[in-house]
Amino acid sequence: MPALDQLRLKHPEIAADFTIDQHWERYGADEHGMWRTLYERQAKVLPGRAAQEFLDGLAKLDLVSDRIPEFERLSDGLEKLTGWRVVAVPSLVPDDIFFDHLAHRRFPAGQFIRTPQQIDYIEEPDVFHDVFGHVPMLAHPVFADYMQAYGKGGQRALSEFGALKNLARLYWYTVEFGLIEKPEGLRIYGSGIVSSRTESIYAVESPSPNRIRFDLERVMRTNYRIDDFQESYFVIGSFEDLFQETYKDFAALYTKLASGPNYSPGDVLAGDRVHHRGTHTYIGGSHAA
Ligand code: HBI
Ligand code: FE
Repeated sequence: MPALDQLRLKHPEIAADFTIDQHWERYGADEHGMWRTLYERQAKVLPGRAAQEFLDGLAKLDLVSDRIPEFERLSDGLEKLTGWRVVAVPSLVPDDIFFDHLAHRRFPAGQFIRTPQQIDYIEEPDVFHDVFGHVPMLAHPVFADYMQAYGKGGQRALSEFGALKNLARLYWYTVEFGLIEKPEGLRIYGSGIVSSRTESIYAVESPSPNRIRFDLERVMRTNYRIDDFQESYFVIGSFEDLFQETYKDFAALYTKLASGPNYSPGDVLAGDRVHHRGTHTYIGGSHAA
């Protein structure tokens, strides 16, 4: 992640909290066109796969395919619903800055949009991942509170050795790659999935990955991979359940997690409640630290 003075070369107005001006007027037709291409692809795959809460958020916020959203207007609508605003940042920001924004109900969104060469894979979050992927769920009152609690929890975890790694896994397996069980079947709410066409199909339809009931300690002991489709997804019962299970002081849990096993992304354990056992799992698994 580049340092602040390095980013200042490209974004002279960057603030100490890493926010920049969105400069919406500077997006070109090709950039709005990329948003449209990505939006239209997702509009085809998400019905029947994404959680209704996500689809409702998209509709309530009036996110449309035509153009990259203007953060100020988007934020005015979002703030009325749940008190959150969206602020522009160059891309990834340091952990402490990220947590401070979330703790204050500000979602930092990458200002740039991917190029045609990056259409299916980018290393850093762009405006499509951050706004299309994350912001609809922030229109949901319970999820909105969960995200703020994560930010506050992150601020505390920074001072505790090892805790950040455990907490980042929770974020990864819920906010980024979470599934939810609905009467009609498993549905996606994780932003890393809803912003990817191929993973939107893979996450709910492929026989390959494990789909395992969410358990806080289990998730916090599980490593994740950032360079490929997930080998395991964790399934919540409802956003209320997720919030209840995580809205507590993690101090005792972090102490417990400091010893005992860490699991590999593909492991299936004897105690897991398995919705679906992936075809790519090795029985027993490896217990890498
Ligand atoms: N910055 N912009 C941005 N977006 C993220 O999702 C993000 C970040 N910085 C740190 C971070 N995520 C994670 O390392 C924490 O959730 C642990
Ligand atoms: Fe993300």
